[in-house]
Amino acid sequence: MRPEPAAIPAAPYPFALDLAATALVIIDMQRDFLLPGGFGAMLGNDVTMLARVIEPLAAVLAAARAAGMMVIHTREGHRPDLSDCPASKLARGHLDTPIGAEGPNGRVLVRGEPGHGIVEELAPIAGEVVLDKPGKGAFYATDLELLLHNAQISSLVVTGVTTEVCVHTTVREANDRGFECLVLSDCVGSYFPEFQEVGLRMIAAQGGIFGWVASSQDLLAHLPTPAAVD
Ligand code: C5J
Repeated sequence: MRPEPAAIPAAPYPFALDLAATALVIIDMQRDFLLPGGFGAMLGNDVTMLARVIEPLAAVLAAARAAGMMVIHTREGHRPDLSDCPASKLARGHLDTPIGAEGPNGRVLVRGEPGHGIVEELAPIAGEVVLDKPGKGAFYATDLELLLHNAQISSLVVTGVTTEVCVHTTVREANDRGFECLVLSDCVGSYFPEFQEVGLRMIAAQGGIFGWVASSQDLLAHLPTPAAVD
């Protein structure tokens, strides 16, 4: 028999976690955003701001794997010929090392380059979905909705970077498609502390206009620990 959903303490009110119908979505934990020399750094950001996300997110990933949850990793980036990169995105920012140019981690935001890869602490394993997306939202120009539908997933635990850009865009897209989103406050990160704070408040405001916000500890308390499963 399917277990009753667990009530995860969250804002604006407890989130009903049905593990069999929930996927862990890890947005863009790529070297290009987290390490020096990548796209995030080219935009003038202090990339060390995002590093704090890795440890709690690694714990959630381990617990999700132990619980048998569907895991989806996304990567923002483009084909080597940049044919899927809008001219507006290429031009934006007047960067010295724009998307597609050679940087210290290979060509910036290009699929297959070292910078495009996911940081090793969160590396996908066999059986997990790795979803390449050309835009900010994980639903735009991808088959994510189809994958979730086929796996009978109705709720998403959303993590990754950056809070106000790709995480927010994906949560908004998911919300409009009828998915329930629980965003883990310590497993999403921004280069801007004020955007982190307001971005999270925006999700849970107005009765959960886009979804719920909880800490990773609140979720982990309701997942089997990896050690207990072994
Ligand atoms: C950005 C992202 N910030 N993954 N991408 O350009 O949030």
